[in-house]
Amino acid sequence: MITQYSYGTPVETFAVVEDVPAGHQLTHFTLESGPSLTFTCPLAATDLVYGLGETMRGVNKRGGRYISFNYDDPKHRDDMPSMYGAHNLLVVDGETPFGAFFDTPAKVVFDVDSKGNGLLNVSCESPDLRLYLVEGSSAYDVVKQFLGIIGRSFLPPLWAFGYGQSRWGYKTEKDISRVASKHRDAGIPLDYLCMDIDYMDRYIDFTVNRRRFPDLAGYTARMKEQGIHLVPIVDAGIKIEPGNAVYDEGIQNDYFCKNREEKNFQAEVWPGMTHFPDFLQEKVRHWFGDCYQFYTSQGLEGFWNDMNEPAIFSTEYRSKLAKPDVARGDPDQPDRHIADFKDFFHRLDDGRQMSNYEVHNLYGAMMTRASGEGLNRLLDRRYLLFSRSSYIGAHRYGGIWTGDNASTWHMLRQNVYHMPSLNMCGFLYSGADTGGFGGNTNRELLLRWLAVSVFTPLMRNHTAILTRHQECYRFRDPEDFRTIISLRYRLLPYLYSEFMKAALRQDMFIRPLAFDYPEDQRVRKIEDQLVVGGNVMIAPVLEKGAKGRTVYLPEPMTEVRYNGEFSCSDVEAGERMVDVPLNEVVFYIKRGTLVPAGKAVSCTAELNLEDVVLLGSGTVYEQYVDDGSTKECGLDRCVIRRKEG
Ligand code: MIG
Repeated sequence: MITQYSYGTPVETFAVVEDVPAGHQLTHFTLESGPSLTFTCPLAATDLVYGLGETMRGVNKRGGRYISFNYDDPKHRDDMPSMYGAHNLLVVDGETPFGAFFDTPAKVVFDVDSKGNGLLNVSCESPDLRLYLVEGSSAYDVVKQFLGIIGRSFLPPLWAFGYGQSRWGYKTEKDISRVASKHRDAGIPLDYLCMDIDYMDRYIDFTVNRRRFPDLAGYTARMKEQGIHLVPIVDAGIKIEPGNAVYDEGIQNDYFCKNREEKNFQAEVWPGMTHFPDFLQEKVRHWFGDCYQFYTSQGLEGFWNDMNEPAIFSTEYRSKLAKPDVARGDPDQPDRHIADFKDFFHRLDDGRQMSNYEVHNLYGAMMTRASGEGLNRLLDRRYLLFSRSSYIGAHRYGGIWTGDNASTWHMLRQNVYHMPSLNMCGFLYSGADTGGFGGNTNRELLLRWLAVSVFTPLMRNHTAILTRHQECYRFRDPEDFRTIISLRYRLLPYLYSEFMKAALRQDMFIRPLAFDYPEDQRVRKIEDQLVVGGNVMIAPVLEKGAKGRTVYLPEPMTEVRYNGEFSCSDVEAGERMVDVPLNEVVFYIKRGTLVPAGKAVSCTAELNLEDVVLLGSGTVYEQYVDDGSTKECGLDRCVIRRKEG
């Protein structure tokens, strides 16, 4: 059961797409209203609190303080309050499970019993918001109801489930081709290569540096023949450059955000001084989406949207080096940036003018919506899109990656924690920079990280400029990397099928163990094992130097070891020590279920989803199958596979 409570004049966020009846008397929370609205709810000692998508710390958010205020900060420490996305859903798992979605694009502070006094405290800076309360029979039931009102997940094409390689620093066609052929030579599967900002002419969106890519359309076609897609980056700001068609159109039609003097606001980002498109306006989104024709007309079908919190280097008011000019009294974000966001304005379609600060968390989401809707108009098949910044609702148009993590074991663990939390908030197609973005990775960390990424929908190795090269073929015994990545491709008949079924049913794809085994008290504390799709449990090795790990099985399962071949054995419920050499992956299939596995291939273009063996102890599997790109997706595409004898 879901009810909504409306306060003030809420800004349209487009997060909820179904009608939800209004409640009369607020339940679960007490409300204190002043300049901001503060909702308080007592927690029982044993309550767990799930949700909050892209935030730090574990899957159970209890004991922390989190702030929804989208922000570009690579210091992903446990106490960092804000990341790139705002996912304002909490799910309290206790005696009477319930969920609360605070639908507001302004700053929200979630204090999830950080002081240990048993209080959940949510402080919404704007008095204009909608609160949705969800009551259900379990935490999982609450989440499913919530997913039911926010609309269906973005459906990426099959190739987006392949392995992608990326690095900030690939500059030319030659750089990209070299990475492609090195993968092919080493027998390491590959489906796409990302093009970071250096492909552009002076970092200007919707341009290509013709010296580096003399014939992008031809090049895109040649790469596609090898089964490799190119995925260019697109940044939020439009360079101020009269004569550039996109800039000129933006000026002529008044598509940019305004400053205090009603002129177009100026902020410095990669291309130099830019204007920010006012993505909160429908007509601006339509225009910006159409701009992607520049790419689609050259054969490109996949994109990543960056810098859309928005990230700002400096503004017309504040230089990079300037000290904060006034003490703004906000300890949670660097003052200078808060001031920047207060300095520019959106003109909402409801007629209101609001500062970016007031509607901040919608900016990246509306860029994603603009791009997704544009690509949907431009292409007759499914596109790949993932964004850095997001808000719930953007999951209908694209996926997200979790931004600038680092090559550390802690970040690998955080990747595992993020997956179920993001799924609760609708972001099924997501993943982290495999191997780590900042800092230097190493062979062991990258192999263990790949073994996790095998199970995340977005599986992309990405790293920052000036860090150690992190393509798999750069390391000793590249065949070990081939083995792990091959497992991804062999499991695609299962992973793709389970992803599509979850998306079409508006369900989660990756869940905490406790969602599948609610009666088992032990799993409530386990955050480093996850359920992937309906039938698989993973228990990845997340520790440096570990030869294996302890795994808890809530029921008897089939243990599958992959070292180039699958070997299966039935194992009992309870705790067991498992050896996991660096070049192997161990995972589990639930009792009485099956997992279809295909042949090893070098890209999804070679994959036959129908040519499978069935692993596990079950008898039937319902497999979703399509051509990997049709827009006509439906559960009627499922076929039944039966295991003989
Ligand atoms: O200021 O485009 O998160 O993935 O490689 C850095 C360069 C801008 C941030 C993204 C990262 C990307 C980088 N970008």
